[in-house]
Amino acid sequence: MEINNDILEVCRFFGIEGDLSEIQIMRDGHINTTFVVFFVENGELRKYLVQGINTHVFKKPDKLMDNIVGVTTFLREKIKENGGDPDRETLTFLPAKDGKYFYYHKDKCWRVYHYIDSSYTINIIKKPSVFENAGRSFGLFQKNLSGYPMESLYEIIKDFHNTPKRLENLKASIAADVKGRVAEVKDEIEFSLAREKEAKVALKLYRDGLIPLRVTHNDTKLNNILFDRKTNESICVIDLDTIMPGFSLYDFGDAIRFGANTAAEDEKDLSKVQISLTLFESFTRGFLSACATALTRAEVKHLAFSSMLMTFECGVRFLTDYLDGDVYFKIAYPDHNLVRARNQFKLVYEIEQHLDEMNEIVDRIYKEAINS
Ligand code: GN1
Ligand code: MG
Repeated sequence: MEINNDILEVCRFFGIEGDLSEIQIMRDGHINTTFVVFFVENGELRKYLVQGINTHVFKKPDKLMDNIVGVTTFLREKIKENGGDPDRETLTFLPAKDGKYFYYHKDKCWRVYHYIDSSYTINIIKKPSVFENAGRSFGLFQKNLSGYPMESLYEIIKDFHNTPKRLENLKASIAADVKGRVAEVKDEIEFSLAREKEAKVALKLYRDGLIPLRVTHNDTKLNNILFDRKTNESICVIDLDTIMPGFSLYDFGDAIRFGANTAAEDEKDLSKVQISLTLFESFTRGFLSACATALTRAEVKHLAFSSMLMTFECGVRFLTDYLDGDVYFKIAYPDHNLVRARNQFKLVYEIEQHLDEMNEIVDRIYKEAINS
């Protein structure tokens, strides 16, 4: 197949020798296209991740890779200082023959990194302890990067988590109605526009000097963590494309959005979409065990709220993409983005119903964390 030849040529340009033995496609992820590629070199099996970068989303691969290589190089040192294994606990990208960390081949942009062996990703949590583990990893990720020079990071996607801006984009898509889909989603539009005030909360806290900018991951889906096959502990935070200055609320809220949903992000049966308070508590415990002392009072106070905010924002993005004709997120069937939007809005509703309980949980766990 032509794609296999392309992948092989890309690998050669990244200096990979040996005989190609297998190529598998990975299906997680709505943006990039990822392959696991196996080579046999001197009798040994070597695995690489070969990834087609979505340049419609990431328009400046050079800046993207500057951010990622800068951050992973910094993390390697931190991991070594803490006695960890940098080859397993962060990603290692390969430079191509021209010294760059990306390579254009037939108009497609590629990058290659080492596959971390004996690891797996999770999409739906069965055991709360797994989510506590994930919380600790994202908390530690933020903590480890607290000394990283934030000003050196390029803003890869402008206004990525600017929720009011996301609502403005939705309004523009409603006005344009390029696919004639507006009439069909009146309820979802009404739901979105009714939450304009909430959408502004995080930015207002920042403008009022109550929450700081930090180096954040910005896409803290559970499946962006690798778990170790032997120990079942989380080992490595992956998908580093959206590392940018942001608010800790983004990383906390987005992780809850995905991981504490009792159903998949695209479950159609909305009665299955609930917020699991048990999972919320587990993640909160893990996250705060790693970074409670570094957070401001206003950050802690808005952690539960951030789950609603990030879920709402994601729903607005799915809805906008549906109206635009599915030009941003990969879809598997025609109304996939609408299904996702409805799912997210159901979760927003559920979080709103349980916000008081969620705030109490944060309060309790926070007190435990700072007193321990
Ligand atoms: C995308 O790449 P992936 O699937 O981890 C998206 C996130 C959304 C998420 C929704 C760069 O993440 O912002 O929250 O889908 N990434 C980008 O599942 O837009
Ligand atoms: Mg991902």
